[in-house]
Amino acid sequence: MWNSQAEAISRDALAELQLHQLQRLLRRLTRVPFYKNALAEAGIRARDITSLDDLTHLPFTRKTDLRDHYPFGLLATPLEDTVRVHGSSGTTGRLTVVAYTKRDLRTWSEVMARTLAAGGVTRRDVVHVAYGYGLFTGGLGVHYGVERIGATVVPASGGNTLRQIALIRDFGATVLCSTPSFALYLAEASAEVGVDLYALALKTGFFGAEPWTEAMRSEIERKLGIRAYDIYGLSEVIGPGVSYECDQHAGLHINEDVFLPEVINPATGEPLPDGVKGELVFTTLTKQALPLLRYRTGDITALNHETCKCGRTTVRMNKVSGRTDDMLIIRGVNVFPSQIEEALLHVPGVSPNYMIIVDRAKNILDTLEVWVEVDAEAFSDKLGRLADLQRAAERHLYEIIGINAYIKLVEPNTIARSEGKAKRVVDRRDVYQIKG
Ligand code: DLL
Repeated sequence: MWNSQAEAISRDALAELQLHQLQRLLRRLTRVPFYKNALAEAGIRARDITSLDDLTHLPFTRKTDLRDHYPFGLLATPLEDTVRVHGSSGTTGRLTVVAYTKRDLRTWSEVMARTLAAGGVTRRDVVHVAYGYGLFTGGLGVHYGVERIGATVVPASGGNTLRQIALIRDFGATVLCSTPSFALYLAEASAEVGVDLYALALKTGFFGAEPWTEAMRSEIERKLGIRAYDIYGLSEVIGPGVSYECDQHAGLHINEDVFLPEVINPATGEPLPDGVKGELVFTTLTKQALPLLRYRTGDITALNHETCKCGRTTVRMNKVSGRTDDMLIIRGVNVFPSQIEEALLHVPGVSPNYMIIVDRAKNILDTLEVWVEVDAEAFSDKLGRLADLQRAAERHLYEIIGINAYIKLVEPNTIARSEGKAKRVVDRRDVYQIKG
């Protein structure tokens, strides 16, 4: 265990610590006008919070609140005290911006170190990080956790699979960190170029940023000859390192001394007991730059407070089994259908009638196809114009969502109209078919 004081703390001591931190957080939040108003509206002052049960009286924070205060409106520290920003997609073109102070970055490295150590990483390991580096939190988040442990980090970032295979082989990587679908893609590409992954030094992998099933875990373990651990997180809360699997592979331990979890009924907001699935909600207990109160993640899971065989006392969450909203995760990138719609609306000649088809070729590589109707005039025009339109739409979509899509232009009135709410998305992958 990286930090047994935090990971195996007694439940009583943990509750005491969490209450103390929650009271401090509420005092800090009054510096943020948004929270000052929300707390005043709810009629709550920091001194009214005398037990953790009082948490349920506090207001929720939603992704739209971050978007509405773009970019820095929810910061609780002056910009000069923040040393890093990251971002992820919001429901429309706008980024969800998150920020960190020096201490926030230390907290992040600490929780990532716990995550990696739970899968056996030590300073003797060589860790190949194939999560994207950049605004996405995956690359840099994992990176600093590796350095904190003192292992050797290879900041490969995403893309260029053949080069990645060569680096893993030449540098003797023992640990792979990537999305689960990239791991399978890597296995396939290695086979094609005749690299035997079993002959390499790889022994462990940490996979997350998108949902994956137990079936995918078995496939990754078999094809790469490694043990595969699930890691979970979201930018708003910190990035990767919010929760992690231990050797038991029996749920993900939440770093509860810094992230206070709840599972609620998404329709009523009522808290749900252990074992009942609902929406996961986090309160960040110690974050300085962007503290969040009862943040609604949109992820569906259930909690389990039973003590784990590994000796950690922290609560576990089941593998994420769905979303409460329509967010798609395509090749590790969060995409909202509303972003696709917005992109299409800016291409003259295409209509707002569209259908999004997400698939997973060979169970590995996500594909995104968008069928969209063009207006009659464009369709009757020369073929060359259609090809131009298709390219323009693909380019525009790439600029907004950051991944390549195939756009298929269809004649007016070919996409089925629904009587109720339009069904715009067909997701053929089985990523959320998780038992329990
Ligand atoms: O995906 C952070 C991360 C990076 C986690 C690397 C793990 C590894 P966002 O881009 O903000 O942050 O996306 C967060 O991705 O709300 C979930 O819906 C989904 N997600 C992340 N990890 C998992 C996982 C990063 N292990 C959103 N299983 C979250 C299922 C996951 N879904």
